[in-house]
Amino acid sequence: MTRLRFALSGILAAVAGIAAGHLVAGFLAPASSPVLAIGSTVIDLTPTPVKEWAIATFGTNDKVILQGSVLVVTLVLAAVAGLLARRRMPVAIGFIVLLTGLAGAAALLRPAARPLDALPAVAAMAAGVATLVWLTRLARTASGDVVQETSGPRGSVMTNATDPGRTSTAGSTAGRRRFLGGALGVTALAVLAAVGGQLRAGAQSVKKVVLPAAADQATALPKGLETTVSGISPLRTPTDTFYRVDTNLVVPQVDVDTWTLEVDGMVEKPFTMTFAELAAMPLIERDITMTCVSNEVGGGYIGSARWLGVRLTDVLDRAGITGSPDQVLSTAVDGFTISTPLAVVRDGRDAMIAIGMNGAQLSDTHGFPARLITPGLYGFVGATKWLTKLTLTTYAADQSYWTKRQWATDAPIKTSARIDTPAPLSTIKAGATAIGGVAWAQHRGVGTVEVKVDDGQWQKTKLGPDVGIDYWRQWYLEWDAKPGLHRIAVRATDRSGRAQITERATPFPSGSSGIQEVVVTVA
Ligand SMILES: Nc1nc2c(c(=O)[nH]1)N[C@H]1C(S)=C(S)[C@@H](COP(=O)(O)O)O[C@H]1N2
Ligand SMILES: [Mo]
Repeated sequence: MTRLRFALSGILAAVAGIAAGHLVAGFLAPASSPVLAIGSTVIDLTPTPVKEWAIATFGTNDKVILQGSVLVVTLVLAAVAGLLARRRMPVAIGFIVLLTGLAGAAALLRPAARPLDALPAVAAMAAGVATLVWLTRLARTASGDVVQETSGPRGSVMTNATDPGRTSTAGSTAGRRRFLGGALGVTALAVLAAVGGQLRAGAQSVKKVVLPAAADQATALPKGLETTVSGISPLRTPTDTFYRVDTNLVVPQVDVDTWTLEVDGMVEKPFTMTFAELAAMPLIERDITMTCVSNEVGGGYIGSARWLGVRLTDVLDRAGITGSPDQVLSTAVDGFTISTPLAVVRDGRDAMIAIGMNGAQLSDTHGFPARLITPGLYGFVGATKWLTKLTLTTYAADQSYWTKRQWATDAPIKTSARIDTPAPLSTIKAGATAIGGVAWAQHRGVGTVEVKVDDGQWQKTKLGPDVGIDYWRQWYLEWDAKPGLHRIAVRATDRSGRAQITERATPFPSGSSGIQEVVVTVA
């Protein structure tokens, strides 16, 4: 019981510190909240194989699990600090200072950090130390410890006022009650501070902007197969269900009025433009399917949308390229970087700086106010969100975030197909049904999609509307399902006649490959 009280003092000191830090961060910079700052640093320091394992195992829950782990480790360390505090307060304080110091260093070492980003950690340190000292004192009283405190120049020894003369046996009921009251008070204040910080951070939502119409508009999207084949992915992915992948624990909230796009590096005339200047350039509108390199065979890290933006080459030409750069190094507002091969950007495809998605401005999660979209390349080499700088440079001179982590530099999206219906391991009714899904071969175009049931022949499926070579294609096959267990496989071939790679490959370093096969029960 006694030990528990001291451990609890340590834990509550950490909780108070984290909450105070979160509150201050809510006002200054949400990403510098202690647990988030440490979490982001852990993400950056995690070796590629471990990161791949986490994404494969936890999927989109990986961020929650990471933050939970940082929190649990912190609380365990804090409990140890609490136990130490009983007899060695200076050591325990040193421990808390060290932990919060790490959080401060993590916040300051973020690529785009400002000195102010250390303040949440300072607040955490102050609240943590104060809480530890205070609760430990209450815990000592509650436990009946003789309190030795150095007070005054000669360091006089004081005994416990509520229980004079006793060394270690049970403390008073009043003391225990006071400890409990203190612990509850700290908990209540911490909850208030954490909730306050959270509300304040969430209140900074992105501003509404007016998007001009495109000079070069896309044709109306045809009617997709989703109206006739139930369970198939819609031809256009709604923004709210579009996959999200990035390294950010906190979504950057960019102030569009002060945002700028800078173009520098190997150019004749480096320049900086505002959002209004960017939006005033000729706009194109394109239907493009994006895919994440971390998408496993049959996975959901893929989405198709209508993008509105400025041709990337128009912006680069304004600066005028000099020398022989081979990459466009793009930087996000938080310092995150992506490399895109310049040759790909300049080969005539519709690489663009997008400011609109599905008829609206970009949402904060998808990169407001501007992002890159490079048709045919996986997102990690061509889809920088919260874009703020384009640097013309060489791969020899500069490496981006993922390049430093040994991922491929040129990463065209691999041809693949996914079965949406019937769902894997589902049970369906015998009789006439449809097998359906989507297939993609961005910038080459889908040629054919074939399905194989059990050990039968590969059968050609019917394809949905053609929205161009940069867009996915819906497909379906009518199937007379007979009772029993069945295996369904799918494969796509691009328009040049190249079939998708059948050998299994992991997402690292240039995207997964292999044939998706699902097992269903027909009853
Ligand atoms: N700033 C920034 N941009 C980024 C990333 C990131 O981590 N930070 N991730 C990239 C990756 S890996 C992909 S797949 C796409 C995903 O874009 P979405 O979240 O809009 O679907 O964004 C890319 N752009
Ligand atoms: Mo990605």
